[in-house]
Amino acid sequence: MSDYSEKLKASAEEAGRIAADYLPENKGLAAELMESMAYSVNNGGKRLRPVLLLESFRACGGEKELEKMLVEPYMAALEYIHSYSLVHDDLPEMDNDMYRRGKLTTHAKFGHAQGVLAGDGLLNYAYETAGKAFQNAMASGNETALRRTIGAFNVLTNKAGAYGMVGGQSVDVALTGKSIDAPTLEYIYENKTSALIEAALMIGGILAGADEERIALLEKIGSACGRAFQIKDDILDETGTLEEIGKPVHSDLNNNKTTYVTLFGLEKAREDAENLCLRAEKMLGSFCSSDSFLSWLIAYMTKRVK
Ligand code: GRG
Repeated sequence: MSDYSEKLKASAEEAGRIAADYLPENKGLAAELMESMAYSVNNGGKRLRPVLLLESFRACGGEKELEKMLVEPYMAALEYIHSYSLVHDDLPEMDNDMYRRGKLTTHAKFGHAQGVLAGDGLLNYAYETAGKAFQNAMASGNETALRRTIGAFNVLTNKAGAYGMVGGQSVDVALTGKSIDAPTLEYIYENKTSALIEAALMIGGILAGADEERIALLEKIGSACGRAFQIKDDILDETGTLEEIGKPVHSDLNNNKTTYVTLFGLEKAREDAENLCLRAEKMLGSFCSSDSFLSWLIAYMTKRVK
């Protein structure tokens, strides 16, 4: 398989630029809020979700002229939702982490209240940004583009909310310190982690005009990939160092959390992550070359080292 590391670097930088460009201007009485939102977005994430969204759009044959009109606002919106979730997850009321990506977390830098508000601001601004795709489609008079945007918006709101990421996080928080069985852990991972990865792939497909069968397949690929990604996160929490992963290690242990590693042990965790990755690659292979950037990206995400 080709090595797409350089392409990922360039794509992630471009996705970071897009996310930065759509941010609100840092001025006015609420300038500190804007600054804390920008700090949360512009501090070096891997940008995997917006890159996945764009590559799914391309793999599904999306038209080039729709990239700026529809795809870019959704890339920014998804990265804002991801960023807000990390900001809130780091708060003292949740994981109480002071470092992320090797830098102070948002609440550690701006104070707890401003940390809550930076997350709130980003969540709401994500939907304002996705709304720009509606405005662009309306202004162009392209009804197909408008229909696709509505479908994408439904997926974004659903996967980010109570039936997706927030639901998963809520069960995770409620059961912290309690013993969790395998199906419950599966529910948490499916929603807390996979939901946004599913959203990335599905929104890319919907904006490209893919049919329902393809969208359902993209959801399954996102589910397998997301679960492998989360198991890898558990492994890194156990075996990594602060320098390697940019955040404190043993956070799960210190927060008394059941993880895939505590439930099944390191060896099985590694084996299951690998199998989920293979399953995702196989499903993707039904419509996408095994030597494509998207296939490489899915494999990279599930074998990540940070
Ligand atoms: C607070 C509603 C709410 C949700 C939080 C995302 C999340 C749910 C919690 C963060 C903790 C965690 C382990 C989440 C699992 C997903 C994950 C590994 C997120 C980190 O994603 P990366 O590695 O982050 O893509 P970067 O830093 O690259 O942007």
